[in-house]
Amino acid sequence: MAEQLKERLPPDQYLVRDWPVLHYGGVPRTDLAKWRFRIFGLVRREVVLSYEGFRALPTVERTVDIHCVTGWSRFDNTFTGVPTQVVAALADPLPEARFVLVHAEQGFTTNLPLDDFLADDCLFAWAHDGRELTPEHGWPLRLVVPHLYFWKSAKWVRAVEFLAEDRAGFWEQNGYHMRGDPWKPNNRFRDDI
Ligand SMILES: Nc1nc2c(c(=O)[nH]1)N[C@H]1C(S)=C(S)[C@@H](COP(=O)(O)O)O[C@H]1N2
Ligand SMILES: [Mo]
Repeated sequence: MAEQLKERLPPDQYLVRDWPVLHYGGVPRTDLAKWRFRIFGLVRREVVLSYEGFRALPTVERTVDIHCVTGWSRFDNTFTGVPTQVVAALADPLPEARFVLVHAEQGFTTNLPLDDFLADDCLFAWAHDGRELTPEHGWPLRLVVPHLYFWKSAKWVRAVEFLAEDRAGFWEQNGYHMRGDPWKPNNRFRDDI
């Protein structure tokens, strides 16, 4: 058991059973009728989806471990939603696209390398362990990038922008790491600013 735990728990993380709520600012109120999801930037086709349109995309379930930079990790979270690969393919990113900036309600943004965004375990999710997400956890739609620190998993997402150069998002402008891999040393904070 101890060995198993060591393999699944990144260095300096501790395990939680409940699911903490963590974000900057308030929980946005969402009018689904007005909700739109936009895919733009370095793409061949800019795409705008309604909530209904988004929910009609091919759906998957992914069971993943999540790791917050404040120290907690939570195992075996089953998220339901649309793979990031499916969302990206709708817009057909240009070869120059190497990074994404994910935009959420209230101006929250987070950046990540395209390869991390398109990893097999990543999805835009609306349900957790079989139930619709609560507004506190990002309903009606959140990003889940389980292999990076959980601040990259933007709640209340509204757009994804494809970029040639990396552009720091909200926490990244405030000193958090541009990639944020919990399995790598010194991936919590940037050392370039
Ligand atoms: N829109 C938005 N998404 C966000 C944040 C935020 O402040 N705003 N905080 C991030 C951080 S720091 C973490 S740890 C996770 C927490 O998600 P949870 O509250 O569902 O556990 O959301 C991330 N997504
Ligand atoms: Mo976090």
